[in-house]
Amino acid sequence: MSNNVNSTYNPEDTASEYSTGDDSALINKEDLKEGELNTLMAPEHYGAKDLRVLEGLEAVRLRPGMYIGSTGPRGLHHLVYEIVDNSVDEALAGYATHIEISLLKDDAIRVVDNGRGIPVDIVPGEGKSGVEVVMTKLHAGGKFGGGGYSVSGGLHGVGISVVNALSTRMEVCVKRDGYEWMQTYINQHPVAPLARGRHLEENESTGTSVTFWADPEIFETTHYNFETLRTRFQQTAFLNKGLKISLTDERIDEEKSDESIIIDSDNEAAEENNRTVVYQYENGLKDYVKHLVGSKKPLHTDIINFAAEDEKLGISADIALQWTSAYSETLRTFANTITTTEGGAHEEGFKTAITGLINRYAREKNLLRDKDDNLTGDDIREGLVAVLSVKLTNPQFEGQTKTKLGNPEAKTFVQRIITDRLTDWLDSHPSDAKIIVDKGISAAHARLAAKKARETTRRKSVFESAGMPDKLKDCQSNNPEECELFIVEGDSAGGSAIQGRNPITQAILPLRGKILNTERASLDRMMNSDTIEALITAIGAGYGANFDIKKARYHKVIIMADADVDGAHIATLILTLFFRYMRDMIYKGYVYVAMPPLYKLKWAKGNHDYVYTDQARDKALEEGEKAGRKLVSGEGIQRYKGLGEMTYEELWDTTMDPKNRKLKQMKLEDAQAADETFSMLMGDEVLPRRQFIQKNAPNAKWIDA
Ligand code: 0RA
Repeated sequence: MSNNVNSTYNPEDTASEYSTGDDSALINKEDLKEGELNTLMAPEHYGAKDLRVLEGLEAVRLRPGMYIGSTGPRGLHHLVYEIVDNSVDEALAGYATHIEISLLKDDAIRVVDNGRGIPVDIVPGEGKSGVEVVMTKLHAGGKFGGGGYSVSGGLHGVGISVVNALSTRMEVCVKRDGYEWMQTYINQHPVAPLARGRHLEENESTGTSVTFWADPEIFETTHYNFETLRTRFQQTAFLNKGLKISLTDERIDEEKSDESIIIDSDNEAAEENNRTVVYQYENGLKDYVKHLVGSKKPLHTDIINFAAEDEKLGISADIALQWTSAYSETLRTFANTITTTEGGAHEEGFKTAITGLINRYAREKNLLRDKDDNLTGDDIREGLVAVLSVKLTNPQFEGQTKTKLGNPEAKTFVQRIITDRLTDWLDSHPSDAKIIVDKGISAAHARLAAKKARETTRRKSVFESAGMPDKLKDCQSNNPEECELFIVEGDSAGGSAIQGRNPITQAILPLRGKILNTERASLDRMMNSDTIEALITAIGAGYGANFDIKKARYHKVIIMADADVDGAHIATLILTLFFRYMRDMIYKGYVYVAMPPLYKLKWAKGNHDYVYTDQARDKALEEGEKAGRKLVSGEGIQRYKGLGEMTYEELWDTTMDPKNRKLKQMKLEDAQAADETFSMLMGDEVLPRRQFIQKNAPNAKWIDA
């Protein structure tokens, strides 16, 4: 901090608030920038009060999982969401219009918004600035903002202090009350009181900038995945109409930096560049539905969209939907912009309303006769793409993963809105309405025909063996809990996998690598392909509404594909298939992606090493060198271009042996992202597809995190 900076602190109030003392052990003085040390050492800044507050943060460090879920990549990314959610709250409150997120060198993250700024004056009873309270007190985040809807009050609302607790350094800069204010934290401790800096310019906006360095001693990795953040913030932009969110990756090498042209755009096409993306959707959920529809064929031109609010109840709902000719249903629901993957009251209200009103309409118009059964909800929602976003002052999150909305008023509210508004829409669009009802009727016919077919096959299978596909090399065990199905791309890798496997528990299903490139068809059409039929038969639990997880023959299904474009295509296809037709496999955590090594390091003496990333290669080489080891001359570092290059022993050792292999369990978000990527790959837009291919050509980063 420079000398001409005025502190908000009256030294009398704060004597003994900041300092080192015993506590100084927590601050590594080498981490201090020039000028910081002086203030830190000042004896008047020390106190028991400070320590008491920081005990709260110490609790977070002892059990990070309780606050952010995990210390893996997911937990790491949570830190970013935590800060951004606070900025989104400023947008929801009607102040911030722009949020900029940057991934800086050294794995730091900076989040800048143009909201009101965190309060800088002294909080009564705390004797500290608002900034310092927010940074050091658990749950202080939006708590003194008051009123309205908020994101940070929900699932992720642990507060910025949790990010401070899990960082080695944090820098806050606030523009508010006519000045710029800043404060730095090292290992949770402020190095000085909040300092007042320069005057703001005449028209300079207020706002907050937060930069943090996640603690590598807490997190398994401090490397952020651009794609993970990109998907998340695109969704945030869809859900907050008009809000502009930009994400920049500044971690790139110097020589590459001139590639990163910034493309700024407020529509969906072409805004994406390798390193900066900007999202802003003037039509909010309508744009989201358009994005989810992707290459599916809409059955009607308009995306239906309505919003309503009941201020007395403290609830609002925004809904967009469109029917397509697809056979699957895409429904995304949110409460206070938090994704509700387990559904809940708002989703029930939505489904109940649609089922009721479409049946009623169909009977009124004689599209369904008296003798016909009602259409089921699944019949009616076949091909439907919908996004439902509710906001409540007091959201109750329930369920195993706290992603199920509990508030009963959300059901009645959503049900009423849909019933009223969609009935009006059907009445004013009679020909579209007929098409929608007809789609439901043909879904019902297909359902009844499939049921009949199943009954016939079931009778047959009493006499015949359960016909497994020819290509499947099944395992001997009949206990699904220990059985694993490897879905292997390419015949040569398939051959090695069959030779290398443990035949008791491991089954192999080889797939042709080129499915997607050759037939750019919708997944629904591909359901008729032999390959996909073989996979569904092998798993043995049916699909769609008839999927029965209890019948699954394997409790691990492992996608084993090359780290290149074809491999990425295959993995995307298979994950999308599970997402749309066997979603319980994902919920149960039965679906995995194998992570084959990238390199084999052949040492002249001793065992060779397999490494899975470039960083790990460098580290292993460094350690080997330190230990005086030498690589065999010539081909000491072997790079695997594909699974097919491995001998069956190598494949077993590195990718199949449960003792050594690395598997990545697929979560619902991964499958959801695959579904979107799949739609994009099948879509008509060339640019995003080319970008996907470029991005995935050198490696399989997209699978990570
Ligand atoms: C506490 C109170 C108020 C705003 C904030 C915190 C706030 C926090 C963050 C975090 C990132 N950006 C932020 N912007 C604001 C309300 C301020 C007021 O009433 O003026």
